[in-house]
Amino acid sequence: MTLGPRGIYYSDTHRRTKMNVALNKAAQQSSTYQTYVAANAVDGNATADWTVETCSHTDPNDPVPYWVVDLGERMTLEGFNITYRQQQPLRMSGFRLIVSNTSLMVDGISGTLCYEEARLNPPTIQYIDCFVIGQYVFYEDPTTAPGDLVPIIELCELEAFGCRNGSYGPDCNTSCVEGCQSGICYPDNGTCVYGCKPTWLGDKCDQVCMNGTWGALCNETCFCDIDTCNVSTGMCQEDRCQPGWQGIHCNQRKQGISDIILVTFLKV
Ligand SMILES: [Ca+2]
Repeated sequence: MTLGPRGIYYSDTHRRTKMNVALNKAAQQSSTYQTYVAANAVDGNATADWTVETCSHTDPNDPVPYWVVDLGERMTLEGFNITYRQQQPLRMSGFRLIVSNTSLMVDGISGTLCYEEARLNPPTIQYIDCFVIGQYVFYEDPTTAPGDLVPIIELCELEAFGCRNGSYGPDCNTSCVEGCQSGICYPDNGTCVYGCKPTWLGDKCDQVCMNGTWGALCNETCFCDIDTCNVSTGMCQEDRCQPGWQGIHCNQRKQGISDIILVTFLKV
């Protein structure tokens, strides 16, 4: 644990320089025990001492408990730090962390399964490495711990590290380059997640086709009279080609007098 500003404890994690996009977002749970509301798990206080009342707790009569936070929009996420109630690892066994684009509970929770806890006695503070894009982070647990009647969820803090789609950097204040496919890049280094848009090149997708080239890989040519051709279509402005060139992309040589003489000569 690390003591942060205003006396709040933050969980230690190698990703803590990243933005916690779950902080103070709208959280809900399927039921609440006493005052242990869902919002306690996104209040920025990762204290795992249950008596401090900064943990959530589902009702001990809730047979199918879950906890969910709405990040407000789809986020590009790289990982999660979970701080569970200390000395209750058995209740953590079997939990599933799922990221979804819908808050609907239809036939269970659909989405990307980031993690399923198979250990019977897991660490109550753990970092889950999971690259995923989504808006809702679910913590559910179908497993009843020894001594309990139903599964119980007691999250003291859930931190989701990442950035809004289209941004990256320690504070998420740098835009992904224009050439990223779908506008999405990795939060830590800005590399495009889905590669480059057509007509954008380079490891960082920050280079456009050189003048006189076009196509998805910029390996087609054009010889326009005005400026260069459209990098996507290869069309020249006003369909005007440089002298000596023709065709819709102005990349076919016109047969000049010397060409005709040469052809005639070769035929003889
Ligand atoms: Ca908390």
